[in-house]
Amino acid sequence: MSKLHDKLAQQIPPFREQVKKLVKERGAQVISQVSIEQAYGGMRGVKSLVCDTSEVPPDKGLIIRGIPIAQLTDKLPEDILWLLLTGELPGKEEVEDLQAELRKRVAVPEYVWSVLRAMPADSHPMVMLNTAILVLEKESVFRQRYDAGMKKDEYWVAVLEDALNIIAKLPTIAAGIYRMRFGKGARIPSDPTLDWAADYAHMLGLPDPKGEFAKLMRLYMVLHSDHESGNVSAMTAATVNSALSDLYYALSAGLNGLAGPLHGLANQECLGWILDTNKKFGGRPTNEQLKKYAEDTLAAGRVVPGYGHAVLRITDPRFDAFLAFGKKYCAGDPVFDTVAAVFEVVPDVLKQVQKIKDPWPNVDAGSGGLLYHYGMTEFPYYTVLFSVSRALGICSQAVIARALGLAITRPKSVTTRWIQAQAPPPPAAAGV
Ligand code: AMX
Repeated sequence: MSKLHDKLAQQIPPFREQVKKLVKERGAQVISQVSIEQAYGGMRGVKSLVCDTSEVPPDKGLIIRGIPIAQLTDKLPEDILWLLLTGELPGKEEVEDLQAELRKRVAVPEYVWSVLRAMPADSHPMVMLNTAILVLEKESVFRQRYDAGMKKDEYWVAVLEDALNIIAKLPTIAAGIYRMRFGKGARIPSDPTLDWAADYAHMLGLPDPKGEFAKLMRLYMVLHSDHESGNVSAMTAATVNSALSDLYYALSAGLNGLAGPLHGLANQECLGWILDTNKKFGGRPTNEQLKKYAEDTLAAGRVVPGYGHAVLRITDPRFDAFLAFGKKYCAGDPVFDTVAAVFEVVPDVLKQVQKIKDPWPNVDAGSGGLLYHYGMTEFPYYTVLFSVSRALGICSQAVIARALGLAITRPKSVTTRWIQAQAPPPPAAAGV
């Protein structure tokens, strides 16, 4: 058994007891209320989910297990996976043990490539990724053990097995999709001497003489790894997994949500928007030109991609981390310089629009320009990178959910007629 398994096997029973006691003693305590506006408005702000891997306070941004993301930017994704699952950063031996576990599981069955090859050549890379994950479902340890009558207490062990198998294989699958979909030539075999993100960079096959792209991949995989559980992809995956559909079903379902333009696809749209400005103005635009371009985008009824957030009310610290990386390694690149200039201009433009609650950049505003700089110019692929990273968080959340034995998700819906029939609050309380 791996050190990660052993650590979790120590932690889970007392944690389970704590939660059981909490629910028994204080189960009826109210932690949130729901307004009509929230019922029609994507449940924004309703506290009705529990997620222990990370939290996103609107004024601070991502905090993983108590550590702000800005303090984790020099870590490996493997460190983050350990942290997400156990609440602690791993020691050297622990992370090496986890890396060895992942390496053991890296091989992707040939049938996955056959299915991908059979897909239309112009399939979106996200469709290819989600198809590959779903096709692999026949490997699910959870499903095999469930069918054999596994005890409830052991669910998390089988989910951990599935999680490690999926996470180990994702870079190979995702890199294979990149090379296949964009005509980059034969797949590049995994290099067992490399860490998880550097191996992914290696298998993508972009020239990387100074090792900077591998550094960017490590940072990228750390920054996108988790964002609590109320976002579309995490919540979808958790809902599917709550039916005890295994992690292959659940992750694929969640990542289908990540493929939406208001969620993970924004990084693709964001770079498109930046490149359009460069094209229109023949290189990096002036700040005045950018301001006008942003105003025209709004006037056309479109969003400025990469700006705004459902939860955050500050510049996303993950954007800050990408900006710092770009200033160190990519200064002078017209695309990156435009990304930096947009940050100087766009928040003030968005602040003029009353309905926009967050005028600041989110994680997607920065990443595309950096990928473009290193030669990854196929921006329909960008959400795949996001997915490989986000799998760390989604899989960790699933292990914990099954360890706690969380119930199948089943909130109550009501009809518009039912809402209309509710008595309005007395005048003094109205609007509170
Ligand atoms: N440009 C133009 N309009 C924007 C905007 C932006 N960047 N951000 C918000 N708005 C608009 C919304 O479309 C909404 O308009 P509507 O009432 O006419 O529908 C209004 O402002 C209020 O929205 P909000 O409460 O501030 O945000 P939200 O929680 O409804 O939506 C988000 C959040 C991210 C979908 C939205 O800010 C947006 O569309 N941003 C651009 C796309 C983007 O960057 N998405 C990536 C998010 C991060 C991620 O998941 N990867």
